[in-house]
Amino acid sequence: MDALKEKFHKKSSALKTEMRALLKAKGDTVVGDVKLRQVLGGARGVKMMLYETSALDPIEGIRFRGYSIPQLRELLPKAPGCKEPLPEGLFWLMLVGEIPTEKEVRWLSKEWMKRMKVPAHTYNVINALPENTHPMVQFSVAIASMESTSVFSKNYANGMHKNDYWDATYEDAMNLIARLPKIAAYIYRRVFHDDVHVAADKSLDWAANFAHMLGINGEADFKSLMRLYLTIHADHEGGNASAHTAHLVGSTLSSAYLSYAGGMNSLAGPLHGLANQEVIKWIFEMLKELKTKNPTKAQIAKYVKKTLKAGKVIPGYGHAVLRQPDPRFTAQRVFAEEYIKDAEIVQVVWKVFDVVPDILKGLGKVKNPWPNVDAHSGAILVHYGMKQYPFYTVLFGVSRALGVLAALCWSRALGMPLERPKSVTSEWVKKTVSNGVIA
Ligand code: HAX
Repeated sequence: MDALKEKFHKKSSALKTEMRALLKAKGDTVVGDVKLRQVLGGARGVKMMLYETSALDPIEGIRFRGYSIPQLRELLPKAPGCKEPLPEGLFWLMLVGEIPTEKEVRWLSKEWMKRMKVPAHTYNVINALPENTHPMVQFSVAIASMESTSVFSKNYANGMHKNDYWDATYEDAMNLIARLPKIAAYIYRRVFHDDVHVAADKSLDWAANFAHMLGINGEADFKSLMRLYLTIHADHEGGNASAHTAHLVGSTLSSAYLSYAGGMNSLAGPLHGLANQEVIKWIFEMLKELKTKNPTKAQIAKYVKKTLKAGKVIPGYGHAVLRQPDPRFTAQRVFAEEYIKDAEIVQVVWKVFDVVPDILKGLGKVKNPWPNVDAHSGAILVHYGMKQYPFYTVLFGVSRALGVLAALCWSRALGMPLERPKSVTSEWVKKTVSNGVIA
């Protein structure tokens, strides 16, 4: 058994015992109540799942196992000469709750390289789709197609004991994460670079090899960007749509492949991960209409109001939980200020940031007028030459695997049950509200 797996088993077994005892002794403790506003309002704030890998505070933003993004940038191991953290380190941290050593992270980079081979049939499945199929659909279908290689599903069919679910899930998670950069880069090169592909460089780390296979080699900084990007998009506690979908699907004992594919279908919606493509599309459309690459704040304000008047949202702004600018936005701004502060497109994003919050506040209904993670990412990618925005959500998806698959390992190790919350009919709502009691 490898050292990471052994550490995970030790920690998760201990927590399983602790949680079981807690459930037995304190299972009836009331931890919240549910208002009609929440039933009709997308279950905001309803506490209903255990999720170990990260936690989200509305003001402070995300913490991964207690560490903020600036702390991760400082504490996680880095590639030689690079200031950004290696995402391998974050996966280690999320899985076992400890900042890994340089040596442990190098081991993980190599381990994922060893497991990188994508089954031949997955390429056939991708190739069977029309090239103009949205990259997120190609990605989701490719992931689901690898279910046939699931260790969990095979062992389950052969009568695996439930105490061994965690082990098979760990193997699936490691294989799946290892293969994702190859699949994503294959889709990118297939659709946007005449099906001409770039072979992996096994001497690189996970994110740098991904950058290399995408074929964006012009600037070394793009590798640094990918390391940061794949770190900060990895997890956002368990209630967000992609993580929650993956958790829900996984709770049926579907394999990691099907669970993560489900999460990706959820990420592909414009109110969630697809917002990263929508932001840059919106900016490009604005620049086209205004016939400038350097709009004034007054011009931007007018365009924002026009978007709202057309009954559309301003992509990249607002959040279901956050009530401050997203630290993931800030991390990207810090990166851009350091590496590419004069880039025209980045300047536009910063001007939009100066304009949008006040206009959204003026609407009087938007709970969070501040930028989220998706408001910044596209502009940096455009600067480095990746202008094909329909691909952006796939990048997000590759990163999100780290969080949702680490979390799935935990769910399996803790023996979490099938998820099955309660729905109600409008009839029930009307009756309950008029009686003033919850039946
Ligand atoms: N532009 C215009 N109106 C907005 C808005 C925005 N950016 N954000 C919220 N609102 C509106 C809502 O549409 C809602 O209007 P109605 O009452 O007329 O339906 C009202 O303000 C209240 O919404 P809220 O409570 O503030 O926000 P929600 O929790 O319901 O929704 C969303 C959160 C992220 C979906 C929302 O802010 C939004 O649509 N933002 C734009 C899309 C976006 O950037 N999504 C990415 C979010 C982060 C993420 O998951 N990244 O992957």
